[in-house]
Amino acid sequence: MPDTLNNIAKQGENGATMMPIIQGVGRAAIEIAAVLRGAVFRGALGEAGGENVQGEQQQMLDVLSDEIFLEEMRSTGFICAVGSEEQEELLVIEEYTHADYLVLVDPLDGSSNLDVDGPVGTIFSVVKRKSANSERPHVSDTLQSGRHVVAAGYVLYGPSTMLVCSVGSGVNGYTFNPAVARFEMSHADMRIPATGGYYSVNESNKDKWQDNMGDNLRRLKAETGLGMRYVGAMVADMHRTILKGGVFFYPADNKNTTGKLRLLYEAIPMGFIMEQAGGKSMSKDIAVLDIVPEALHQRVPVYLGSEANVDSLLG
Ligand code: AHM
Ligand code: MG
Repeated sequence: MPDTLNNIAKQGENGATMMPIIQGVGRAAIEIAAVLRGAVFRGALGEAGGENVQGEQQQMLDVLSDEIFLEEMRSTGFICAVGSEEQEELLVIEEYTHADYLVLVDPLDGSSNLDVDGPVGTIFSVVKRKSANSERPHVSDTLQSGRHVVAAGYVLYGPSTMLVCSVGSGVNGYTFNPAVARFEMSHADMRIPATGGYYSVNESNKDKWQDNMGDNLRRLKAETGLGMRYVGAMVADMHRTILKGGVFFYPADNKNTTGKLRLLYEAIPMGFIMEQAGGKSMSKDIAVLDIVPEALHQRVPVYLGSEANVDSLLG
C-alpha cells in the first residue's frame, strides 16, 4: 500500500498537526488541476478584468484558484486567516478566528504560462499565530521569519499533479494518482544533488541586474559549465533545480529594485523546501529564512540551489 498524505502525521514533531492542513492543500490542488484542465472549455482562460495588489492583471484562473484554496483552508478548521498574493489584505476566516495557524499562499504561480499551456503551480507555507487565540488574527501574525515556518510546499501542475512538502523533517513528493483519486508518495526524501544540473534565471534582464550579477553568472558558467533551463514559473524551475541540481535565482534589477518574487508566499516557502532538501536559500547577503518580514506583499531577491552554486553566484 503506497504512502498517502496520511503519512505526514508520522513525520517529525509537527506532522500530526500539519497533516489536515496539507490534506486541505491536496484537495485544493485536485480542484485547481481540474479547473485548469477544463478552463478552455469554460471560457476561463484570459484576464479577469481586475488588478491584484501588485498592479498585475489578474487572470480568471488566478481568481478561481484563490477562491478554491481559501475554501479548502476554511474547511480544515485549523486556519484562522490566509494571506494571498491575490488579496491586498489578510483574509480572516470568521468561523475560526480562534484557530492556531495562518497560511500564506500564491494560489496560481506563473500564471503568464496559462495562455501557452505551460506549467503553473501553487506555493504555500504555514505559521503559528503570535497573537492570543482570543484576539482577531492580524497581519502582524504573518510577519514572521522563515525560521518560524511549521510546514511549506508547492503543487506543480504539469503532465502530472505533484504536491511537494515539508513539515521540517525533510522533503517528500506526492503524485496525484488519477486511478485512485489520491496523492501517493512518489519521491521520498528529496535531496538536491551537490553538483550538476542547470542555472535558471531570466537572462534577458542581465543588463539591468544589480549586485554584479552579470559578472557573477559569467563566472559560475565558466566554473561549472552548467546548462540553462527557464520555464518562467517558479514552481517548475524550483522542482527541476531540486531534482537535477543547480541554482534558480531572480536578482534585483533596475525595474524590480528589491527583486520580483514575494517574500512571504514565494521566497520563504521555497527557501524552506530548499534548505530541507539540503540546499541553500539566500537573498543576497542574508539567508531567505532569516529575513524578518515587514509587509505582506514584500519582494526580495532570491537565490536557491545547491550550496556551491549559490555561494559561487554570490561570491
Ligand atoms: P506571478 O506570481 O505573478 O506568476 O509571478 C511570479 C513568477 C514566477 O513564477 C517566476 O519565477 C517569475 O514570475 C518569472 O518572472 P519573469 O517573467 O520576469 O521571468
Ligand atoms: Mg507568484
